[in-house]
Amino acid sequence: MNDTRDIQTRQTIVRLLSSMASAKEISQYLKRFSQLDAKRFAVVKVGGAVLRDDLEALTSSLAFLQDVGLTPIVIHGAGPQLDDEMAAAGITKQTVNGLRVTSPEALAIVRRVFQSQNLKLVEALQAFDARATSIVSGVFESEYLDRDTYGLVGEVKRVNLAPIEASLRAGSIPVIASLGETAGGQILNVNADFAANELVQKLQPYKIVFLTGTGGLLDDGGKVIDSINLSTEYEHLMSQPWINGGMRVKIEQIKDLLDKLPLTSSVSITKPAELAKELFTHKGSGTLVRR
Ligand code: X2W
Repeated sequence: MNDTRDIQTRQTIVRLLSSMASAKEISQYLKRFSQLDAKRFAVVKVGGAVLRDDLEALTSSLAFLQDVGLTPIVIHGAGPQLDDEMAAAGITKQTVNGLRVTSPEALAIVRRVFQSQNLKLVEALQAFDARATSIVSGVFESEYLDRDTYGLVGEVKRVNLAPIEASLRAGSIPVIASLGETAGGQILNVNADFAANELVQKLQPYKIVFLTGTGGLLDDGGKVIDSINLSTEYEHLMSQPWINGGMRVKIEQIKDLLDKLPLTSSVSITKPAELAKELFTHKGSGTLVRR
């Protein structure tokens, strides 16, 4: 670690300690996380909007984890960037059930944009002196979801952990794009939340964090909801008129995911600047989803 980085890191730690929690609280979490197998610490899903709007907070939060000896597994999307590039190429956006109908022309853009967004995050981390490994293929073995309806869109059939494990062994943050490939080698467009869910089911990590622009689930007044307990609040929550389409899908997916995880795992939705707060304080940040 170079001197500038050293000072930055110390400043970050001092800031965190004074603003969030007692040192005792932080070291308690640190100890717990350090005892876990590297694969079981955390999966962090980063939406494309976060890569676009909040890259600096994202990279400093992820680099901070590495400074304290933890390696999160990062999986990212690129939705808004794909929208922009498709529009620039004159391709009209068409979605079915929230999934992008992907023609061969669109897939060429999907591959290019995923590569460039992945590299952007890896390079930003490396500029922060963090170790990060770009993984854009070889993880999500997929099949066509429904070729007639969606075109070149995949559903994940098997998650191959080898590239992730190699990265973790080197203490390097795996940065994974949600591209799938068939047994025959055809690359497919996979929704990043779906890919993250498959990855989480395979790894069974202790923490699952979705980083979004909103920093959590929002109530009718636009305020972040601290926590929701799906076993008692699910029906009530889903009947609320202010729960919008995107949020509805997210809650359904998280419910489905929690059902497949050990009771010790937790899912939260927060924003990049509050990742450390979420991981190292009792209070946490954003929305904690329990069951
Ligand atoms: C998504 C992949 C990107 C994504 C898409 O084409 O937009 C499908 O819909 P976010 O930023 O995490 O939403 N794939 C099949 O999911 O990115």
